[in-house]
Amino acid sequence: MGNVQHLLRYLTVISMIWNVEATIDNIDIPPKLVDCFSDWDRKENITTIAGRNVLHTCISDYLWKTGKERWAPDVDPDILKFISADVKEREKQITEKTNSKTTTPSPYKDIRVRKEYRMLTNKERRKYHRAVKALKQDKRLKPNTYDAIANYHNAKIQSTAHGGPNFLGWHRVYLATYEEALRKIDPDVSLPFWDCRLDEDMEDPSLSMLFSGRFAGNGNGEVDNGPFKDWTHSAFGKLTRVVSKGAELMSYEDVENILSKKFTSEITVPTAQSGYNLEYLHGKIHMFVNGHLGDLVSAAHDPLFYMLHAFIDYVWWMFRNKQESNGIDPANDYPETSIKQQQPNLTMDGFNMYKNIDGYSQNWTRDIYTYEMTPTCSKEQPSCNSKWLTCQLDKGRCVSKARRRNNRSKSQRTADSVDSITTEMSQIEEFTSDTCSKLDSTIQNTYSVDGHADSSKWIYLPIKIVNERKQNELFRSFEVVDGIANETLDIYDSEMYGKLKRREDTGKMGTYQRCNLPGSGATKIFVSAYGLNYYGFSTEYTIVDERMPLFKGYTYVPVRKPTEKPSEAFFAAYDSCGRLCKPYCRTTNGTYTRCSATLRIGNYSTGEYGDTYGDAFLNTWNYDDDEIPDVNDDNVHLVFYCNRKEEWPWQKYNK
Ligand SMILES: [Cu+2]
Repeated sequence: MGNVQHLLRYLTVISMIWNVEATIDNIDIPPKLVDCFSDWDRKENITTIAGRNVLHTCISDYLWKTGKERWAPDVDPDILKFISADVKEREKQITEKTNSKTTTPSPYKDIRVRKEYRMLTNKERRKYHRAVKALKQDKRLKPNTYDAIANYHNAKIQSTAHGGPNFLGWHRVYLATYEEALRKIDPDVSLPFWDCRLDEDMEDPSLSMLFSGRFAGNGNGEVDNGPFKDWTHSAFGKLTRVVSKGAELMSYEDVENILSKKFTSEITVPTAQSGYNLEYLHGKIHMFVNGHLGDLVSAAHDPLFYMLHAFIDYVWWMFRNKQESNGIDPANDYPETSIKQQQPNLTMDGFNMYKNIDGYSQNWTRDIYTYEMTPTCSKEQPSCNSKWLTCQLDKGRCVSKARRRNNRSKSQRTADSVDSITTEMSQIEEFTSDTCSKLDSTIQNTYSVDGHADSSKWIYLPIKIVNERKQNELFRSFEVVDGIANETLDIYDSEMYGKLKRREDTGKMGTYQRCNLPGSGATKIFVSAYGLNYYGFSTEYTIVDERMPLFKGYTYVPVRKPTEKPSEAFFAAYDSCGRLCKPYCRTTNGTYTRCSATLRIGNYSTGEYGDTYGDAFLNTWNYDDDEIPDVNDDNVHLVFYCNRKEEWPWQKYNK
């Protein structure tokens, strides 16, 4: 008996040691993801392209194309019947129109006209909002028609909808289906598009009128005003956005770049260069809004999705119009592609009545819908014909007005959430940028994991951030010599101190499109975790002082709770400018070495993660009796070093 007990005790000890070692393992980045990173690595220089954008592009494409391995929303089996009924109806209309003997130049008098969201009249906007809301109540499809269509943007079924030339055609067909569903509710409605250039031109796009109760609703956290207020989805939870001030939108320059090209192959994956790549550029808009829109699987849960994609379709329409005037037939310009699954004559995923090339047909914008151009303005014509836009005279462009301050009284907010048309112009104040800080909002994670949004299904991983001061940044705290301030250096700059300077990395950091310095030195470093063997993603941040030559901080990032199987996730960190940080993992002897930040997290924690945020925090901070609390890095597996070395974080990794 004694021997058995001894053996059991021995086995327990062994299994504890085993578990200790197996809590967190470094694993390889999936090879397909590495391929994407290496591709960008070859094509682009880290100092000229925001690393965060590359990260988002590669991870989105990878997660979509491997979507079959993960959870995705259920699709109502009746949706195909619903869609093909639409198609038949549409074809009937086209035939009727074509046969009608009319003398007007265009036989298609009732063609739908898609306008910029802010160019809709108050009445049009109300009708559009009403139709979208009615779709969410409509029970012709399960669980409601809006969600059924949104769920159809589904990585399990439509793996070819992204990552190649089919992206443009597929989304054109998908948008037309959605628009058709809206028109079944209100035949006057056309899908508006969101021309984000109008917001990109603002000093701070996150303050755009678009994110107000009158338009799409707030952008900071759960959407609790505007037409889509309190929208929920059974798997994704309450509609959430995390509009970030540092993020970029598509700009006028981006669109000009695209329109400067001749052939579709020059603007589509995988042949286009990044600055001309419409699919890559559209990813910036997804990332800007973030929350549900930041992830392709949940993106269509946010009605902004359809307006965002209508803008991409609008840019494609302009491109095709230019092609026609250059004697190129857009319908036949489906690029020759190395992507096997996206060949032109294959059946279109999810729309088996079409081939991929049918998405390129001219019928769509000739017979079904067309676009009204976004307004421009000039000294002679300084009006943008919209209450919500003003003219930037120097550029001759219209730009969105800023919404009223966020810190309005509750009664004002309630009034705003009603889509009222009585609000006068005088109530729209321009925001001044100095009144708001870059740090003014927190993060709301969706906690959506494998079909259910619930924070108890997540654990928290402590992550340390070490930030190195960037070169040539001034914080206006100068040394003073004989009463005169030296305004070329501030006292924190290591340029002042030879010994300190020699310790610093050299290297030119990217300063990307929107990389404004905060005055105080306070800035956010973000960490995102992307589920590889589960569906779910999360982002957290810590605040660092950029004035310091070095600064450290901690954050606690949600990862799916590894109950039945270990959780595998890929982690990445980036600063508010989109510059990526390099990952280091803890080794058994307590030092840190470069790693891929791809982790397998087992179901037994010895302190390397916490079941709750509170546990994770206690695992890293000592609250010992009379001592001053301090951090103990023993339980911190992953560290991100945000330094100036000019290399992609995924260079030089093994595991
Ligand atoms: Cu999509």
